[in-house]
Amino acid sequence: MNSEDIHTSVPDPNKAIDRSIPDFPVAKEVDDNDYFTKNTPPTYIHEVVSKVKDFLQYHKANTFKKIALITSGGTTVPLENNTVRFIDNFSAGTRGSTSAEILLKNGYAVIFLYREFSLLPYSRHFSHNLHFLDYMKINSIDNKIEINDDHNDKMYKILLDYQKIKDSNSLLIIPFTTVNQYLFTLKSISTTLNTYGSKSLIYLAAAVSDFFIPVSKLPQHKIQSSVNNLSSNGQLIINLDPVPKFLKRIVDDWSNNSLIISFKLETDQNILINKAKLALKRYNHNLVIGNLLQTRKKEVVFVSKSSNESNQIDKNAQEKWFRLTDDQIKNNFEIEEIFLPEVIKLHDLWINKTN
Ligand code: 9Z3
Repeated sequence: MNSEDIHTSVPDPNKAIDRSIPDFPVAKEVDDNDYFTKNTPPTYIHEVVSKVKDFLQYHKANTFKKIALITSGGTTVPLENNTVRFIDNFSAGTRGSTSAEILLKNGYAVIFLYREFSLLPYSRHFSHNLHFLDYMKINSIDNKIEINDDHNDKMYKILLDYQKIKDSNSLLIIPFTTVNQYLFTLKSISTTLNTYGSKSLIYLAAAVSDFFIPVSKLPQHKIQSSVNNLSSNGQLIINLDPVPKFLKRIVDDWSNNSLIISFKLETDQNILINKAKLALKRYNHNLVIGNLLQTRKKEVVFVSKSSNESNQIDKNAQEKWFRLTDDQIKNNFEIEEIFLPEVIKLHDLWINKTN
């Protein structure tokens, strides 16, 4: 289920930029399609497409499961081709990996496009809390390794769930690290979905950079603090181009046969709803789930167009908040358990309506 042979966190040295190529003029606005001709696809992209095709064909022929594509984790923007420095987007991958577990539990087959080394479904319960060796002990009689008694019950339960998902081939894990890898991979997967997995759910929880450095402008080597990179008063000035509005491409073209949900992350409560509404208007997809960085684990808001036919959340409401109660917080409920059932309901209604 894991694409263990694909790794995204190390830059490809063969793709080092020839610095004799003249610089391009600063792009005013990156044309959405132009992006994919001016930037280089990851070397492993054909492998991803073939894995996704196999996965979708398997489920179409054998299980008839609903398909979900979940994106999770933050994208990086490398500042050098042989990357020493990069800009990162915040996301631990909790939203994506928790949502994946819930959809899997509800009978979905899930393609999990995630930032390599961020949280994964099932292993997330263990991977970032404790040194992994602290889960184990050595049995002094036969020198075999065992799970520590303190962790046995929890690990047993989660291992059972994980094995069920693994045995039914229900989870396909594909990594990304850079925003370029993310965009090429998202395009490939969502177009493949349109051909082999119609009526899928696309659930965009990844935190995607709004700005990047196009390949034509990326220095090959580590930026030196020598004078020619710096302004006259010693500042390093970096020009970033806007990332294309890929959501528009998914909705209009790449995957126009899917239900599309995006997340909107803000830190200022006063602008969250308006920004979410703006995104809906601009991209015309099915639902925006708004969240604030500070409270994202306790509350989210569904923002939908009341005039939109696919708005089945609440006939009269454009906003619907989901909040954990104090009791639920005390009992370690996760907010995804509260709002994912609504997402599933929305997807089912949409499937029935569009049949
Ligand atoms: C989110 O808003 C996610 O819910 C979080 C989850 C990144 C906050 P964690 O992984 O955090 O649980 O730690 N994702 C979308 C963020 C984003 O970049 N959205 C873009 C935007 O807001 C649109 S695609 O403009």
